[in-house]
Amino acid sequence: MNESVKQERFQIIPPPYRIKVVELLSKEQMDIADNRQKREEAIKKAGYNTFLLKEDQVYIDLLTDSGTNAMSDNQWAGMMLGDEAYAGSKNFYNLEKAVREIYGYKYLVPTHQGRAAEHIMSQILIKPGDSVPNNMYFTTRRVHQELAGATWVDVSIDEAHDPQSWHPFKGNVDLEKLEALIQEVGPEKIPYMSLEANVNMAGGQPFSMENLTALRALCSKHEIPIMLDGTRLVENAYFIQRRETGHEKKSVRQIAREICSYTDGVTVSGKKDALVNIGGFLACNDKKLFVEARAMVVVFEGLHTYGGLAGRDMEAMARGIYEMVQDRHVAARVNQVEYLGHLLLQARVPVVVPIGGHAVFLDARRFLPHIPQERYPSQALSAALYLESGIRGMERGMVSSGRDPATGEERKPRLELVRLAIPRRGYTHTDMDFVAQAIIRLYRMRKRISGLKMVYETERLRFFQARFRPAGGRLTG
Ligand code: PM9
Repeated sequence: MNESVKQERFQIIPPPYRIKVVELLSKEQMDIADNRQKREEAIKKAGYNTFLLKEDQVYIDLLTDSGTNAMSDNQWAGMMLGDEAYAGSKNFYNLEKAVREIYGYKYLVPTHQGRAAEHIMSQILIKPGDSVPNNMYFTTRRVHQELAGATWVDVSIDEAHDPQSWHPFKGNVDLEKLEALIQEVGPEKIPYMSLEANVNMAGGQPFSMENLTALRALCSKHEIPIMLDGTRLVENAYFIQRRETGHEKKSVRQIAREICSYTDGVTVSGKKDALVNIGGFLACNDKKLFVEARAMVVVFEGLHTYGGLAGRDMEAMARGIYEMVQDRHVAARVNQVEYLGHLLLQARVPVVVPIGGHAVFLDARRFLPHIPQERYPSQALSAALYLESGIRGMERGMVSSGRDPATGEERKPRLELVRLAIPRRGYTHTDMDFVAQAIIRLYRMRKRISGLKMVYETERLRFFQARFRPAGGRLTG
């Protein structure tokens, strides 16, 4: 099976839309594309952290696929139908219907974005001293588990940490690692299995249905609920359709629903798959969890029928949920990401394989073997990419991994990556050609890139605001 993914031939899948409105780039953005001096000043001022650049200092923005999607005419039409009543907005009921029909969970608690749902879920389910097994980690999910007093435990398969492994389902859970944890701490100390669809930090990698059903059986045996991070559910469903025997003839919509049916609840950032600029939710089948979450959302977000969202935003998300499961949409979206990956693979630029669903990840360890992990190679690479081209990516290595809350030591992940996340429906293949050319040029001059020292960090989620300076005086010599 590994070989079959490796040997797939790349073919373009055209998108199922036409462009009706475009966002014009400002004069500043066009100047940035042409003027290296300006980019040098900008990245220096931003402390070599691409999160701290202003948007008008960026030419092509691949920082994230979160909230950066282009909404459809149907979604914009829905925005005009926003019912801004404080309580009982029509749009909440439309969203509830969409979540029931597509995900299949009974109860919905809307939130302004994904991490708010993670906060509520963690505070309700976790007791101090618990352990939460995860298939790798996502920054916000892990921080909320730790803030609630749990220890995060990685139960992902080893291949997930190997950027060169062609395993088709790097998002799988290693059931032996999970069994060992259950034996060690006891099932009563495991409030839930935290399962992420299309694991972001592993490179946008799916789990298989086979692995999920085995996980369900193991968790049911020990009465451990499975709480899904369904932020990129449909991209995972699409890979199952394409790669897993027995699922080829099912629609993405059917597969997505089947995935949810093996889980007990979900937190979702609607800003990714669901094609909106803001929004999220917690959904579940357990009435007790729902009642507690509904009571808590009014403290942190807003009334339980808007959860921090305007009525119009709930409407856009409800419509986005129906659009996101359309087979042609998902296929074309992932295909655009694969197009960029394919160009880089052809040029032998080191990237995570298989190419993920939402992003191409540069492998900074192989790109910059001369920079030790203590000098933050991924951070240096993302800063250098901006400096040389005006393209913004994101560090996904030691800076993102942060510090162990128990020891205060920096975590040293095996993966040192720079993520180039592709917003849905926002860029063209010409943009991807431009990005590939810039990265290939950067790869040719890679020996001139030097490492960074961290000069400021925050206690949690430090990658957002940390600041750096070049260890050798200049970023690119
Ligand atoms: N992900 C991303 O760029 C937004 C900023 S964090 C660097 O990938 C998963 C799998 C996510 C995610 C956000 C959240 C949190 C939860 N799970 O950003 O709070 O990728 O809506 O969602 C980002 P919110």
